[in-house]
Amino acid sequence: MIPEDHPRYRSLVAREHLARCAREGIVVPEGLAAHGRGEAFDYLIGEKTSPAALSAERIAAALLLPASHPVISVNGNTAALAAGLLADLQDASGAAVEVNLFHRTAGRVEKITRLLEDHGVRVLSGVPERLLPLSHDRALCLKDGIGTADVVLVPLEDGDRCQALCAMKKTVIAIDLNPLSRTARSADLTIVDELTRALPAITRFCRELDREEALALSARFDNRELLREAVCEIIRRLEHALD
Ligand code: PTJ
Repeated sequence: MIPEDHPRYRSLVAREHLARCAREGIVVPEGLAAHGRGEAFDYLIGEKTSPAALSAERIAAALLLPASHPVISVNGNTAALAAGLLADLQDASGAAVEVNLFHRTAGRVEKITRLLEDHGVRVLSGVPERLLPLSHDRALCLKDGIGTADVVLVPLEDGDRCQALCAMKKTVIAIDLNPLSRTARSADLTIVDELTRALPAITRFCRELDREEALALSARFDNRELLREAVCEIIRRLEHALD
């Protein structure tokens, strides 16, 4: 039982929820370690959306809206933390949702699909094929989903697959609290923000932006600059951490 007045209440509730999802086989034990790394970076960025992250969230909406076949790739952590938020984003962006796992088993795909569907997400189904040039199971995806997507949103991604998707000339939008990760550095656009803050912001911008604004925004952005701002924000906070 976590007391609501605990100063780390939100974080403790998220941990408890992820631990429960791990016991149910939705999240893998490695996913708990990945969450811990995310939490550490979130601490460093002040557990709030920075101006650079907000800009990236607006640009993400601008990339998703005019895309001809946008796909949101969902893993165990993402489904556990944000199933309802994904339903809202799917609604606002028109993107397809595909379950794509690093630690893939048919049982996990089924459980994650069920969780998403229970929250109103329409999940692509079909027989996955090895369409990405990778030796692990993240190569497996659906031809009608990630296989033919022009824009792919990859929350909490692993670096290899991000690079493979970029090499296939897809526009890759990553959500990753670590601005130094391979994923963050190789994606076309990186949102350095916590998943459950980033998704509602992208959804809001999908509802606000018109086509003209979206096209203008998506035509000129500099991911290096956005990452640099994220790192500078961490440095600034560290410099004043003990003031
Ligand atoms: O469910 P599976 O089998 O597909 O496995 C999923 C995990 C997360 C285990 C797998 O994709 C993995 O190992 O990911 P990585 O390589 O550890 O990368 C996860 C990245 O997401 C790290 O850079 C973390 O900092 C970041 N991260 C973790 N939690 C969050 C986050 N970023 C945003 N919001 C979070 N809540």
